Amino acid sequence: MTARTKLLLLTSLFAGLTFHLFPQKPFTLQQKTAQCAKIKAACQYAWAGYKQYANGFDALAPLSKKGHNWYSVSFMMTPLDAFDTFYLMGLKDEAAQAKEMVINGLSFDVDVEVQLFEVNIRLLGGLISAYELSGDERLLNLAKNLGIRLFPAFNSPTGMPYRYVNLKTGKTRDSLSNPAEIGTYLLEFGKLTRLTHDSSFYKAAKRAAFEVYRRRSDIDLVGTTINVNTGAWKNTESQIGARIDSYYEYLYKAWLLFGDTDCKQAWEVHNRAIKKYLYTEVPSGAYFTRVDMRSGKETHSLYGALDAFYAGILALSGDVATARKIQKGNFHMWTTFNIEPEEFNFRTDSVLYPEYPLRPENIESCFYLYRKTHDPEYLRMGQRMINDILEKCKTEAGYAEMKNVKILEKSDSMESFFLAETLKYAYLLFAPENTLDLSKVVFNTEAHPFRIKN
Ligand code: DMJ
Repeated sequence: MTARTKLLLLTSLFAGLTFHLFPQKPFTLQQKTAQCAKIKAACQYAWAGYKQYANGFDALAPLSKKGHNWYSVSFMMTPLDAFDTFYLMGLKDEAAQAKEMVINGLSFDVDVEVQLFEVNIRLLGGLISAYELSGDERLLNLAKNLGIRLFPAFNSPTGMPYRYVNLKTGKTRDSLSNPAEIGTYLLEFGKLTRLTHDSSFYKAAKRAAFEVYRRRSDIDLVGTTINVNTGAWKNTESQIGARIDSYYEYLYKAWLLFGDTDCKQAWEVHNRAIKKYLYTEVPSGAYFTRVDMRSGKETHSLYGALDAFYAGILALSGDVATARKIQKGNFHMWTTFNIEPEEFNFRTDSVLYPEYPLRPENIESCFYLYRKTHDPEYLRMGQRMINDILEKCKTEAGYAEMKNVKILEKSDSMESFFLAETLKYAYLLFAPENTLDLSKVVFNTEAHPFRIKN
């Protein structure tokens, strides 16, 4: 055992002992209320910055104080992603402003090629939840219109979608895709099927996800890159983070939202394999490593901000014991480097990609774990993380991503998921539970709540 491993082991034993000798005190109602007020104020601050400097654009560039569009026109990414967060926080003025911008400024009748995955989770997901919360039929019409325009993407030899589709012409591009960009349509397209009574939406989304599933290896794992024309794997590294994450998430959530038992079974098969081959305990906590999908042998001991979501989905599915261990690793990842890096080596604690783009997953997992356990440990973790973000990422115009968490160097971007997800999960962690009843809704991967019963 190296001196470094011994030290990590001792630190971890000490932390465990301290926890048992001095159990975490519950948060008082006043503490929770104060934390909610702080997060709500941050949300208003970010929105005010967007309105002042980037009104009508997709996103705010918080350092140069400008607006930024993803494509040649704006798709109102920030207002649409933020609407339901404002709604849940009771920010009525902000919600009304965001909704008006979407209704007056959003049109999909444009000759623009979009990335199917991002537009699906942010725009289609945002429109569906905004419609369910507000009852405004204009939002539903926009959702249906977008669904129809995205549909040609699934017209490949395998049924797995191309990555890009032109909203006007239906022209598709890019056959080299990945499980997340192939399998993350079950919830949005399933909702469209319910809302339009057109079964083709859910059928296409389910076929795509199951074309990935049936190409799993003999040990039930999938790789990172696949060709949607041929169905051949191009990168056989199996992991739970970037480019695979929400494929797993949607298999489980399609069961929760629609009662789809095929999806539940597929999730169980994958989850068993993930726990068998990827789950790794080291002194600082538990992580999911990266392995080859065929041999199950470790390729890289990498873990990162995106991987952190899995603790939440495990907690949601009832495996609280494993979720707790993973969350310990997640929190170690956060506290060791000021703020969590995009990727690090969990065996050596060295940072591989030092950026932090204001991601939600670590706090999201605290939210699910707290709802399942009511252990104040998760409030403490969530509080530390959101306070770090609000303090260290703040700019004159809003909140900025980190280019390098080690030296707290900022970059000129505020992704719409900061408002859609990070602030929403942080708020819901401390808010009264009836603010959002988890037995009645399922969040899409962009944290847009979808009603279980129509
Ligand atoms: C979001 O767009 C979604 O949560 C997606 O599933 C992963 N990446 C970002 C947040 O990190």
